[in-house]
Amino acid sequence: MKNILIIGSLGQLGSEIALECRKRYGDDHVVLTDIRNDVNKPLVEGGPFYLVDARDGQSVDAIVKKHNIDTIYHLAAVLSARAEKDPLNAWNLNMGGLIASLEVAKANGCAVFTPSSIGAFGPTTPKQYTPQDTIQRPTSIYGVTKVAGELLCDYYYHKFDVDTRGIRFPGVISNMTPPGGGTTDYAVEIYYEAVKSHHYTCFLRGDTYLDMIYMPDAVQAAIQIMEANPARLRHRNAFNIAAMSFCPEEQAAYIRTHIPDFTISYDIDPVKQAIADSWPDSLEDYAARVEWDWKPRFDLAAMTADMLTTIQRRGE
Ligand code: AKB
Repeated sequence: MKNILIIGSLGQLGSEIALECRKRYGDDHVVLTDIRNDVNKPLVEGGPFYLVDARDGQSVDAIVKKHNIDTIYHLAAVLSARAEKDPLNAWNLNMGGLIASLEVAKANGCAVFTPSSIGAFGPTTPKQYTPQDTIQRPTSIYGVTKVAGELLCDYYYHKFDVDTRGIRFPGVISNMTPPGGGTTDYAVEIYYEAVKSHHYTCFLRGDTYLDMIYMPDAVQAAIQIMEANPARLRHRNAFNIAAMSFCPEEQAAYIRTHIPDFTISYDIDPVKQAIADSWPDSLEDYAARVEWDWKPRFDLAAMTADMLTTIQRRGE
């Protein structure tokens, strides 16, 4: 039986990985931490939960020992757009939290999952079907922390034999916990506004292509890679995964197949647009497919139908 620790467990990705892990491995075998405990009561009260700063290695170490943890999901991070507002804080949190987790993992023999991002690429990276192994010179501080994080995780694997694994996530679209501070957040907001007011004002240009993934596929990927046979892994930190690539105009067109009078207008945020323009349009994910059988279930049509139905059912 696995004993899992999820750091940053109440965020967009953390809350859904936590829910799925508790279903699969049992409530008592999935320990959660976050720097807040005032959201998602069912998660906070549904099993072991600790209020901890991800950089506090001593506290994380004590939790790992107490619960006999073998796998750490390190999910605490400042996202791309918010990071540009306070780059030093983004560096301190993203890198300080990660190295604390890696040190605890080294001392206690844990495996570590770390999310990287399409943000780990930059303007000199090939833009279409971006290969697994290619140029990584990001121009956002978030991207700098993601590349540094990938390298640090590889270093801990080679130097200390820590079983580190990671995924370069596209923009993640979900309906349980809202994202915050990301460049791809528009692709979530658009569904809520479509249901509420049949209109959305988008902060990116209508022709901005980015890779996206629906949450059920993102959760499946994060769990599947940690369960993969290590003998098959030629790469580790971090794997490209791809599910769909679209621009706001296309997403709006798919929404119109359900809400015919939906309209979209644009009020461009220059900081977010510059970040989006520096990222790939679409990733190539052959390594993930071959090394741990990655296969997404949702495309834009299926995701749009599911998001709109879920939001409408909840009356949001
Ligand atoms: C962001 O927009 O910052 C994130 C990401 C793609 O890593 N969603």
